[in-house]
Amino acid sequence: MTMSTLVMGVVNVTPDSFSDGGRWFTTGAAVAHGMDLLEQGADILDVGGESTRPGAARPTEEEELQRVIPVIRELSLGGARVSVDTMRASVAVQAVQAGASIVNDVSGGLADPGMAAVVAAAGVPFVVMHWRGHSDRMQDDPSYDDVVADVCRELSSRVADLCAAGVGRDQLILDPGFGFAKLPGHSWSLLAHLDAMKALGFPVLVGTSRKTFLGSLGLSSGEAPRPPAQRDTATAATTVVAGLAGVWAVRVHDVASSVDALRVVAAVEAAR
Ligand code: PMM
Repeated sequence: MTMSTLVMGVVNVTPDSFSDGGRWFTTGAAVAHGMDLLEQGADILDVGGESTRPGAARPTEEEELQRVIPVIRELSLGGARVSVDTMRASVAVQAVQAGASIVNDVSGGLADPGMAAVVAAAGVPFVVMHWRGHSDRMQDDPSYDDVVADVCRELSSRVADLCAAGVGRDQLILDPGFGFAKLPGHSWSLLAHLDAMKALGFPVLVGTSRKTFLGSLGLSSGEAPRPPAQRDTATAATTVVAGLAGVWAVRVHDVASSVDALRVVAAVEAAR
């Protein structure tokens, strides 16, 4: 029997995320939003304090800690399974102490040389996303010979380095990094070939939610993409694609529509 795909709900405690910037930027608002997402059926809450919007400036470590740690503590105490979305080893350490049981690093451990040791010591699952640099320059080099093969190869090399640094293979979850150093065509290729990433032998996380490649569908060239809040239906459609491919989880802002989309996938699978 195949395991059903989990839904990871996004809790951004940031003033400037591209998708929901500023809406949950106090501890109380972020916790209430997380509880809402649980009610809508989220299996995991992904709490982040750094916007990865293209061009975004980084918060200081102190700012990031102040944003995420109280939220993680409260949501964990409330019974949620929490992941921390961070590129900083120091934030990961304190997040795990506060109750996070997954570390989600969009740089796959590349941004902070201390991350691998922290994750190895904590023994928690580690999301390794495909990444080619910080947000201020991530769209500088979106060039690939064959995006699916190149992303799989670059992630495999991260796996080798992380395992050499003491992280267990069974801790690793891979993520193609939709929109990160990717043009829309790259994201579509990766979505169409999730089987290639799954063939690497690790659980796969898909984070397409509200990304620009979904906002440009059906528009002629030159037209501005639809705003992030109008990309949830397309996001739920990508959840169907990801669910049919048997990925471990989807990371989404609008939890209810993806929970429903995965019910459709489960009903189709059951009827086969
Ligand atoms: N995307 C964002 C942030 N964190 N984490 C993973 N693992 N995968 C992603 O695709 C991903 C992520 C950017 O989106 P947001 O600003 O809406 O959170």
